[in-house]
Amino acid sequence: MKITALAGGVGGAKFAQGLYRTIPKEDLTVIVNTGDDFEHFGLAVSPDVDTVCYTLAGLENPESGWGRADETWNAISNVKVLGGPSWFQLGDRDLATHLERTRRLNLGYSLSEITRDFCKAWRIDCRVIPMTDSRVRTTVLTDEGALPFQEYFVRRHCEPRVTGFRFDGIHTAEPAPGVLEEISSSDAIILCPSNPWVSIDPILSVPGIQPAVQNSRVVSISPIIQGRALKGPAAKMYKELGIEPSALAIANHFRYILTGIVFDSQDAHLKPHIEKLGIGTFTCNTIMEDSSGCARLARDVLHFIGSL
Ligand code: FO1
Repeated sequence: MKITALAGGVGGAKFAQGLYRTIPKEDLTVIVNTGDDFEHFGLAVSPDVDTVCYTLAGLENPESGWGRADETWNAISNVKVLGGPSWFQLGDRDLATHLERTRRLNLGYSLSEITRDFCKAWRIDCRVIPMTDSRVRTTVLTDEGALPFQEYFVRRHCEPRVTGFRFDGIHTAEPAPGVLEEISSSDAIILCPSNPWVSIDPILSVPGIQPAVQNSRVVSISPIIQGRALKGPAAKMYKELGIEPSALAIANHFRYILTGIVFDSQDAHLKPHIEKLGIGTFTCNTIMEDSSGCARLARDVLHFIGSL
């Protein structure tokens, strides 16, 4: 079964790793959010693309989920000594990725070409494609004004109250080469357990992606369990936008494309409410404590897809 997974940061990367360990690698494509990308110290940083790649390659920092394992922080701590910005933690190993990515972008290579080459170097055998090679930047609209995504997420610890989102550059963005072809030739599209507002919505908002996805079986995995997100601000965002965070909220969020949704057994009471929307349901343990947990969830999701 050929699968295309749409993924954001840590939760998406973990689930993608579960798929990577479960299905033949040539049958897997991961399309990654680039709305979180930004320029820092003049370097092109693509946090979600890197989180997915590091995780698939087994190079990820197991504590944070982002950045590299066995990291050292010499560069950023010396920037701090000099009075430079140190709010965004760039590790020494991770820095090499941004340096080399920036060098290649300056030579005229696209983000998707560079990502393909990095995957080869890291011996990743499935396709990882950034959603677009165009410049798209997520802006979080808050009660303190519009904040670039990483300013909101890292610098302000997601504290400002969210009133909406803007994906700057989205209207003229084009899907990266291969994105539409991979979606159309897949047996199912999986929306990974990533933040719907700032990880999955930007991908679906790239012109052409949503219509392509709509022609396929689409299954999402709820990142909300018992009203809380395991990681990140998804639940806080729903609340601030006046929506009770739950698997039902996720189902409603994507109801225009969903065939089915997988959510945690602890929320099994939501089944009838979601099924009323005409969306198939499956409950299981959706917590990915370790890599065997990621693979277990992937197997459960694939089993559900097979039954749809
Ligand atoms: N997240 C943080 O909370 N603090 C950081 O200092 C930070 C640095 C960082 C460096 C490289 C990278 O690839 C990711 C990094 N992240 C950091 C995570 C990142 O901001 C988020 O995971 C995503 O953008 C949200 O999906």
